[in-house]
Amino acid sequence: SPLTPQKACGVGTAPVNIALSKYWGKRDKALNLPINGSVSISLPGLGTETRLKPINAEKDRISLNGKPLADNAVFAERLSRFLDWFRDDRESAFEVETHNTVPTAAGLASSASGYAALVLALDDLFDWQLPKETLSLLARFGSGSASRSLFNGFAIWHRGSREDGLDSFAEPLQVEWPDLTIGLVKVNTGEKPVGSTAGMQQTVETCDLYQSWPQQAERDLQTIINAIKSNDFSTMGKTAEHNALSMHATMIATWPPIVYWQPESLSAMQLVWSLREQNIEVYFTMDAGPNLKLLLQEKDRAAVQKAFQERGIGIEFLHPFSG
Ligand code: 2P0
Repeated sequence: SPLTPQKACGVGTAPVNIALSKYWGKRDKALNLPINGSVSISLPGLGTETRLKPINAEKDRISLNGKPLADNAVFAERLSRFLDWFRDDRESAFEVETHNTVPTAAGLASSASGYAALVLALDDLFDWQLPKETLSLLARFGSGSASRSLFNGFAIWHRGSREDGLDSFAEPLQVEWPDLTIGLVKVNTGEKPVGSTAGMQQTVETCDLYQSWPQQAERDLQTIINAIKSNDFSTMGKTAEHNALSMHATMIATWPPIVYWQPESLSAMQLVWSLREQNIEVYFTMDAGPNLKLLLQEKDRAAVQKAFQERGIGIEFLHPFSG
């Protein structure tokens, strides 16, 4: 059976990813099917390593960064529900040891790298040897953004059009941008007020502005894919920033309002805009949290670093294509 373990322990590792054109809204909650496609960049070196062992126990044993989690912890419950797809009988349980290598980096969601690493550990444990695109589809059930974390570099998560979701998975975009630099601006690492799953649902249900989102998202997706292919940093950065702000506009115009920004988020945005006025080409994107992720080219890193340090705003730089 495909659910017979082939070894004592399966292992998987996967990177976090940052969407350049965002996923916000599901057309099918049970299958985790998105209303629109999205495109991302992965951050190698930041992510999750997961070890998975079948055990003789009544319940799964799940630990995060070396600490055992209570069965009723939200994280553990969601993970166990996902693992229900992969048990060969009702008795079988798993031990899951998850380590996130996202220590200082700000507000990088771990559900994306977490479910991608878990699916790779399942593939290893059961020796399926499935193609990455199929594993991406499985990771999608755990968390939508996890579908994009099976790949390094740029990845496109296709919306798909089938009701069964078999055409909604991610694929790599085989383009390398060696001088692409990501700046992580750490505003706040506290708990989010509203999680993504609930936040996007509330937006779809109560935001009138959301009507225009799917069309913009699909247009931005195409613009960014074309910009990546033609090595057009300016168009990529501009479109990514506009896309992120448009997504946040739909969150804010939801009732009750969902505002992930902190005062420091706006200060950092204003600094980015003032740097652009000085012809330092830097753009930002933001997810379901207060932190900014900057998009820039290596030639401008020193100037960006200096500007943020002068204002006492913490920043870290990463290079998606050169370690
Ligand atoms: C993204 N986000 O494209 C968007 C932008 C947050 C803002 O994907 O419900 O954790 O598990 O599918 O994947 C975060 O949402 O949500 C996310 P579920 P997920 O990166």
